[in-house]
Amino acid sequence: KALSLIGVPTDIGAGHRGASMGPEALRVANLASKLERRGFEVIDHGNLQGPVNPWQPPQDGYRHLPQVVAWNEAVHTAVYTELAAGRVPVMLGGDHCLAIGSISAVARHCREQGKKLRVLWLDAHADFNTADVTPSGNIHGMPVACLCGNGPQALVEVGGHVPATTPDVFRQIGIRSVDEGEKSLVREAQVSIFDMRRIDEVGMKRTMEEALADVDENTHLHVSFDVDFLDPTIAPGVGTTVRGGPNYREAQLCMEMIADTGRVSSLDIVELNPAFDKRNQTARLAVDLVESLFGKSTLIR
Ligand code: DIR
Ligand code: MN
Ligand code: MN
Ligand code: MN
Repeated sequence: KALSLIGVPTDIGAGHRGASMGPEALRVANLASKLERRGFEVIDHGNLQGPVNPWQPPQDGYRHLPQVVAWNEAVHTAVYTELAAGRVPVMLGGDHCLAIGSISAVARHCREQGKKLRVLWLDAHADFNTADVTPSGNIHGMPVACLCGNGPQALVEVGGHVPATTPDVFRQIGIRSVDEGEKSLVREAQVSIFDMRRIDEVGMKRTMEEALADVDENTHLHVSFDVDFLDPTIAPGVGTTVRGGPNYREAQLCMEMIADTGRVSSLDIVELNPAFDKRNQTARLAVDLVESLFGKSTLIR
């Protein structure tokens, strides 16, 4: 199977500058050659292009909405093209607003192919904010809501199918920061959230068994990996650290159990911010975990 790397160098939806450098940091950490060593053909498509970050305050509850729309339309087209060609798109963000483009493309592919979609949302945050409740106006806090039809028209419509998908396809893992107004939204939508308390109580093993339950041969598994999922002591290179995330072993087990399904068909790696990193350690950790996600194990391969 061929993997397609799609760089999306922007921080247009984030509250800090620097996630725009994420794609290059992942390349510097040898993402492509390490995945080739796993036996995949890896095609690096280079970087998409889009508007510069004007660094403006929010308007009507959104920062940079027209620019976020433009970037996501480009992502949607690129990701959809790779899926249609039978390849596994790996979107190198960029901030997490870009998941609107990638997951809308994955959902469209699944509709056309009659596949069942499951999205694993690995994140410290639920990313379910709307203009009414957002504390920041940053659209990287809103992609799950937008994908479920709760957001500005132009973003909800990326890909042309409204809503792009529904809350029931998501399993959120590692969550430990949900904003005040966001809490009632995730509750009303009944988003399946395995928060850190749950992981503390039942462990990563049982968490992943539950999150992956009923993944079958007909399931398209999409992993949206926000690097701030990881505990900041091991992954400082992100814009919004939240203490108390999965440690190295828990993160490895999470990735290994996803790999064991054999169903990973698309991936986002987002929110990596080299401006906050030291010696590219967070990018190297992300690459290490992505190797596990694609089947690397201690004793077998
Ligand atoms: C916060 C931060 N919930 C917000 N969100 C994210 O501004 O909406 N940080 N996604 O990575
Ligand atoms: Mn397919
Ligand atoms: Mn996120
Ligand atoms: Mn996050």
